[in-house]
Amino acid sequence: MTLTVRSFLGGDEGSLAEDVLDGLTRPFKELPPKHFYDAAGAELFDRICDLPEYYPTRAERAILEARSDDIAALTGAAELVALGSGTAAKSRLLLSALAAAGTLRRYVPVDMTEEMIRTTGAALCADYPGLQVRGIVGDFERHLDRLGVPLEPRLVAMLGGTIGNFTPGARRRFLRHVGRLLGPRGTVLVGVDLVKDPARIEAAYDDAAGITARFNRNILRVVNRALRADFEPEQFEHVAFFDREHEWIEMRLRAQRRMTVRIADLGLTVEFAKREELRTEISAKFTPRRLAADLAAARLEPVELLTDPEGLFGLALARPVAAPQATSTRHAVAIPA
Ligand code: AVJ
Repeated sequence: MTLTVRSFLGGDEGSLAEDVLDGLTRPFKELPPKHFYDAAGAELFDRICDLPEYYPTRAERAILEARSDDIAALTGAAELVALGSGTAAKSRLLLSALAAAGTLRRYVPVDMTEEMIRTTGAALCADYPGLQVRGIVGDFERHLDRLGVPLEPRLVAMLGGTIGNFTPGARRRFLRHVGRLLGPRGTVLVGVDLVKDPARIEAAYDDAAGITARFNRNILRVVNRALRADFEPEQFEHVAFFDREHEWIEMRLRAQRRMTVRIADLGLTVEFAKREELRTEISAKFTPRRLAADLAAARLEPVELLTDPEGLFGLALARPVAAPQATSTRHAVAIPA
């Protein structure tokens, strides 16, 4: 058997309790989007990916279908690390290309759901003879260091536009951290949704069938169940808008009336004014310029920005900037975003 799985989630639900305590005691209430994804949330997200309005998944798949062989050739990767691997549908395109190129040895999926890592890991072992699968059950914001530094060329992929969930400073910190885990011959592959007509972006986060609204409210069900809270999800309205200044989508839940919510496990009571909003997600959209500035700030050097024919989505390949001279005091110059 070439499947090993290590878990770093000590039953603390990926820090949900602290995130809820922090988020709901702030002057502007907020919950981090990583808590959308319990079983119901993951299923709703899969349905979002199939919606006619939600273009990112199809656009990214089109790029991978067209360019995985080029990515394999450019990276020569022996190891593919997938951050937020899910069902590995997109990882498979990369794995097939790396296998065909003859360099593939290891797949390292990192995800919060152990069950998913085990089932997809076993399926991949069967489909790619000789492949080593080393699953990591954890939160890539906290457990990235468990990857260690590689001996062989590593490709770290963060697909789907997940990087967009970080605020700008956290995004640069995260990219810098990933950069340190690449090793000298490593490459990072980041999926980014690109800036476009705001109406098109907003439609993708406020679909006609109301699936995104259900996905958004599901975070309240997660909190209810995990922390014995009494949110009434149906009393919150789904709000999604493109913030043109920051160039990100913001999703919020707006209280339809005054409410008092009890979160028993935290001994916390939270008041909502009528029409008060709770922020549940930001999803940043990128221009090539902003992306270049973020990569430079993280000491990563762009290799290529692959896009779909419509220019909706991008896959950025980047490498660590070569180490500076020991005596040099120069730093990478960030292009202003
Ligand atoms: C998984 C973060 C890439 O921001 O598009 C989809 C999540 N939220 N619809 C995104 C999401 C609402 C998605 N990411």
